[in-house]
Amino acid sequence: SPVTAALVTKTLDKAGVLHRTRTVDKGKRLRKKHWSASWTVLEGGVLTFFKDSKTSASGGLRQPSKLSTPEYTVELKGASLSWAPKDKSSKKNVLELRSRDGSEYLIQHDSEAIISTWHKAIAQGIQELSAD
Ligand code: I3S
Repeated sequence: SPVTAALVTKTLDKAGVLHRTRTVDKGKRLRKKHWSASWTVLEGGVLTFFKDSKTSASGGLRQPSKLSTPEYTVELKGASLSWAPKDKSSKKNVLELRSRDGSEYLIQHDSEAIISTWHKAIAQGIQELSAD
């Protein structure tokens, strides 16, 4: 997959553990939020949320084949990103990512510094992909 290829070819843009939840699935608003901590990889214009956070630094980078299955993959082309309005979550530092196919995700980290680097990286990815 592009993700595992990235891990071995060192073209990885960013990876780490974030809290995330999907709120809209292709236009259909989901009734409940299910936040979970997730190993998250940004590479090649695609943001991938893995099912759990456990496969991360513990060897995931060196053994891509041992990575768990992606749960959500979000193509950044045509996506939009903003800080989530307060009514979307009581948590702090929440980003809202809307994909071109009409899905929405909330992405959160307690550290403002960490979420800010993700904000920058995702926004830059979106911008680069919409340049042409
Ligand atoms: O928008 P909501 O309903 O306040 O979102 C909260 C719920 O998803 C809640 O789950 P339960 O309804 O099973 O308690 C989550 O535990 C909360 O984290 C959600 O609110 P925040 O404000 O944390 O996104």
